[in-house]
Amino acid sequence: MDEIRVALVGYQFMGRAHSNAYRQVSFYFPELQVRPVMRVLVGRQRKLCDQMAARFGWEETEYSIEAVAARDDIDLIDITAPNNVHAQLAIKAAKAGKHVFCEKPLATSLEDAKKARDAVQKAGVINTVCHNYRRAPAVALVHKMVENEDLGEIYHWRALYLQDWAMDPAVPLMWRFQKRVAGSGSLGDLMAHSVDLALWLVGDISRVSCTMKTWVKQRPKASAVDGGLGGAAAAGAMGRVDVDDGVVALAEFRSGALGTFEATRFAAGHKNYNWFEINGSKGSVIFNLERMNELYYCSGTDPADRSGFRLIQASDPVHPYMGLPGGGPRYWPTAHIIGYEHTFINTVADILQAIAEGGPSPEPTFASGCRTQAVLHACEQATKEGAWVRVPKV
Ligand code: SOE
Repeated sequence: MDEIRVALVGYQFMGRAHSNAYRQVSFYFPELQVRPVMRVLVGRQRKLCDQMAARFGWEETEYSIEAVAARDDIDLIDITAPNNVHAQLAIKAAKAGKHVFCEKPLATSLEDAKKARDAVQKAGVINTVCHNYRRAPAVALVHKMVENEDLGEIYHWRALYLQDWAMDPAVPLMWRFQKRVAGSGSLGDLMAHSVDLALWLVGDISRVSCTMKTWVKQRPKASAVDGGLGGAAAAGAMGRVDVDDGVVALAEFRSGALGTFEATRFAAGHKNYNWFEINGSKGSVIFNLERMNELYYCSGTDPADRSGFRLIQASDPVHPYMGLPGGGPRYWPTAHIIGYEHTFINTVADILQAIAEGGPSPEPTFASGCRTQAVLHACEQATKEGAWVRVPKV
């Protein structure tokens, strides 16, 4: 069996999620024509990088992207470092002829996102942005329903992405609160996922109106570089938060559908409430990541006295990603549910297969990532101008 030799940049929260996916994928996807080799973990903090490589199962470490890009024993570079280096690392990887898998958001600006897209297209390499929620089976089922026109003409898209971990003013000034590194706050961290799903399930957005708020404007400076949601506070020193804590947006889709988005780190009691609802002429669906194996579905063809939402347990081999090609469950028998990490395993499986087959790149490609970035860009403009703003065509 052919091997795809992987280099992973970053070893924090997402580095861990991606490492786990490479470790597990061959076990759950026996039909794959290739298997990943976890060749190199890349990070700037040498000691930590070495420790994490040993813990996650990477064969070697490198401490710069240049070093890894120059190696001829690497096929795929996977980028999970903080947002401000996504585009530049992706461009270096593409120029070296490596396939590229990049965490979301693709960049911290539309301009950089376009440069990354152009670089992968010029190099002709496989490219995918990690919007893992597309590959929750219940969400992929919604896409199948939309493609089958089971929901008919779509009238409404309604998305919420609610967390509450940042409400405590003692949470330190990690990179997620710094515009220079993160690009934006809840907008790029959370709403980017909802926008990606909206574009995939409903289609392009033509214009937006938006507003954002930062409630905690100063935070204790973090003593160490952090990549997750932790990080120790340094004694005394405070620093400025210059990204949004919460964002609310209205959208018009090219198709004529109307959309609303809300994303926040200040919704007390909500931990990772990634929720959306679609209402169409033939029915509706409701998805909530906190119950990710389930999908609420209402069909307009039900008799009037039975009309309402039914609960689909989207964990049967008939559902996307849940069955083996020859029949039987990929993961576990029906309703022996799967979790967050499986969305990454499913994504990595699609990328490996695409590399094996020589393309096309699995969605969302960098071109799709650019379309998401264009919506985020328009939201920032709309907030500044206090007006409706057209989403640039990219
Ligand atoms: C933290 O807010 C975070 O981990 C995001 O960075 C992820 O993209 C999202 O999936 C869950 O929340």
